Amino acid sequence: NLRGYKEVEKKTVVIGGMFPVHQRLVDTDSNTTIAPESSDCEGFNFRTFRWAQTMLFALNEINNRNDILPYTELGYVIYDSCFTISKAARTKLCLTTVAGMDPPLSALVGAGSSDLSIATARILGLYYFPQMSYASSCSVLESRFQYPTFLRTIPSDEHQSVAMAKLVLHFGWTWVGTIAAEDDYGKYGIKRFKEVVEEAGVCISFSETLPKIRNPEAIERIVQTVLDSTAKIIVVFSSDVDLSPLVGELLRNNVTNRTWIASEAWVTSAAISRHPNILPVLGGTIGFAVKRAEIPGLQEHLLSVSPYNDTLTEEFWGIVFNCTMNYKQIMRGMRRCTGEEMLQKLSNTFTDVSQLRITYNVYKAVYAVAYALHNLEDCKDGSGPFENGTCADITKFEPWQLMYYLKNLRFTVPHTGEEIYFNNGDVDGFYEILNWQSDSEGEITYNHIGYYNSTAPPEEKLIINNGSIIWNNDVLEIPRSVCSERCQPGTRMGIRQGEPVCCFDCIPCADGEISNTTDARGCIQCDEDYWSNANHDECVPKTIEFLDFAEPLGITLIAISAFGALATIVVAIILLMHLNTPLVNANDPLLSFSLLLGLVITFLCSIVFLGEPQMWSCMTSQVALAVGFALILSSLMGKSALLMLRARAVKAVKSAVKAAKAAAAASEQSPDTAVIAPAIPQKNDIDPIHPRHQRAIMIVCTLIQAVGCTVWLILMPPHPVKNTAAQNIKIILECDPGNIIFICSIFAYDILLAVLTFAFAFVARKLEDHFNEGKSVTFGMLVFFIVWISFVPAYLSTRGKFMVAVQIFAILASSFGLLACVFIPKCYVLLIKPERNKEEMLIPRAKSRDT
Ligand code: TCR
Repeated sequence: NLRGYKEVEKKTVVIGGMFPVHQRLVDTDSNTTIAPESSDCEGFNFRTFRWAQTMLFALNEINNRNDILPYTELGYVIYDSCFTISKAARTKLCLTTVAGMDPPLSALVGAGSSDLSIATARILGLYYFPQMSYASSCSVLESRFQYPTFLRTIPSDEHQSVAMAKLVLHFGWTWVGTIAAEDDYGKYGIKRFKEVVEEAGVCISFSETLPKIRNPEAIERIVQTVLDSTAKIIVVFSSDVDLSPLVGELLRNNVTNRTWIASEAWVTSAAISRHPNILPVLGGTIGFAVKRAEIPGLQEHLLSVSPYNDTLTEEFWGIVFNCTMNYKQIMRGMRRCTGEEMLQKLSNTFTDVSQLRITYNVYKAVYAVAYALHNLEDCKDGSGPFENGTCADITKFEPWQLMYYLKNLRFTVPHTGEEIYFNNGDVDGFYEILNWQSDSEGEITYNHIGYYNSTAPPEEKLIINNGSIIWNNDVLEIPRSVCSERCQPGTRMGIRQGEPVCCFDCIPCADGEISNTTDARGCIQCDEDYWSNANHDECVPKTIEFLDFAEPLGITLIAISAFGALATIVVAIILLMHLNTPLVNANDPLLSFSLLLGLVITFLCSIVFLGEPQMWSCMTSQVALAVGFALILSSLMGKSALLMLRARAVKAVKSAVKAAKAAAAASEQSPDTAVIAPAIPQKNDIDPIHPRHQRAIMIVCTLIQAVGCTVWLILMPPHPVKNTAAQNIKIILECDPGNIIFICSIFAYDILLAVLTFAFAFVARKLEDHFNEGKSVTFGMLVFFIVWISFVPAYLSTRGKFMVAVQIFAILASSFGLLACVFIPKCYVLLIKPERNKEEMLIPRAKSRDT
């Protein structure tokens, strides 16, 4: 411990200082056969030694000034914490015992790292003894409840963690790795960073902890994790001392193409940035640094340290000039220091005053204590702050009295003009943002690229000049660090089980669903009349579908039905021309014409099925079809009813003739027996119904259908509808039957007619007339049934406009079938074999008997 206070007539107040001048404790044998001793420290740190010297410099400056503490001399006691809690705590125990010494120890400037400060602040808090730290930035030290007398000139890491998070978000990185030192600084800093960043949707790829004591395996493991991870951004919250081994290992493994985010403790550390060949590994690093200042006169002070000042300067001298003043070591052959060596000729971290940041904090801390003491001394009795306006006595004040002045302190730092005050023990969060770039000699320089100001309004807190950054990659662009690339429109993010939310798969949207943003969480269902396009990034209107007149299929169908109608009319004309021939008159000709009329109706109504469905077309198409068929079938039924009856009559006549013949034969054999020959049927007998009746059948049956249809049209008319459900990408315009029961019963009626007609015709199929009408009607009806039975599966298995086409085909096919079967034989006889067109003899044998 260094002491420096002159015994002068001025009153003396002593300030304690605690600096981690050495980096670690010497490893001692744990084999405790002798009483364990306080171990020695090793690893002399030039940077922290500069801090300690700065304290001396500041004290000197104050003692030489007449405006601060004119009647009091400041003395100091400096302790080396060796970066170790145990050492710091031990020192603190000493401190408390010396607290009562004379001259009194007024306050402690220190300690360095947070875990040391936490340990000391707890003890000092018990005595209400003021502690002013220059580097302990951990956020837990904010608590005045736990650390009532702790103050600091470095901003709390709360600000730094948030600033780092903002930086990561600023560049859109969503996949970062973190490395923290195994102390309160690292752990709490990274914890807060993670909290902020994760809340904003960033994911942490890995979180590693740097060991405090030498552990090469752990370091290798961390390097492996860094190499394995796809995260290109790595946030390191650690002091340079703890980070150094990792940097060595990174260099050995040549880990490049990463961007490192530095915390305040290593961003300007020569121990890191002066590693040889560091540029490919750590070039482009971005970090946060506290305010920098020029302190005039400090460099001269540093250069003027002499090896004979104290033990620390002696050790320093030996290390710098590689010599010794220790008698024993000289005996062992080490070079002896002359004391005349020139510090000025060297340039090392100790004499480098370009990055006075923590150093400046030390300077401010010393001044803060000095100003508080000054105010205490300056107190006028009667107007003092304490009980009854009393003042504290500078020669024997209580720690809490100085604490009072420190808390209410407000002063301007000499040379820099910065105004300092403590807001509940803390200062405002202000950081410069630095970027590691290389100068012409390939050395790292810290370039100022922006700043973070916690007191600014939210959007102005982080100011970064993107253009001035030089990144550590070949492309010199903002590096990307994402676990999964963004999901393009048309896809959505699909979570991967057990992985962070930033790692996802892009799943294409289903048909009918779209996503029109990148990174969509889900796909949106298109509206009813819309459907997804091929890329699934837009809803497009569904195509409207109906069977149009103009398309080839429509034209073909129109042509066929027109042909059918025409053919029917031609047949009608042929019949008209031969109206009075036996063939035409064999059955009621009027029924033939009504049948032809029905066929014309069905042929033409198929045209109405085409085109965009309208109210009128929906109503007419189905009704015309139903009535047309009713007309056709009831005409045929009228015809076949006659044929059936005629057939039965003929059968009866034949058996009568047979019986007569048998009777005649019998009478010839036995002429004595009187045989009464059965009566032979006459013309009237074989035409048992009058055409009047046939027409009545036709008209009534058709009328029933017509009435049914009218009721349907009035009650629940068919109407056009948009069918969006049947097919995804199309809206099918079709006719809704209005009521399914109506349409079913109407066509069921047609089926009933068809079945009856078929049954009648079937009975008459063997009627041996010239014209074979029974046969041809039977055959026509068979065609009719076959067409409509095969229609059902065909209809059910088609979609959209082709359903209409199938329906029209069935109508046309059945109509053609009937037309052909019923009328081609007739036309054949009328046009080609007119000689057959003569009154036919239904019962020729009966006739021959007459002659
Ligand atoms: N706060 C750290 C220690 C520390 C440090 C440094 C150590 C800071 N800056 C620079 C060495 C060099 C910031 C702590 O532990 O709170």
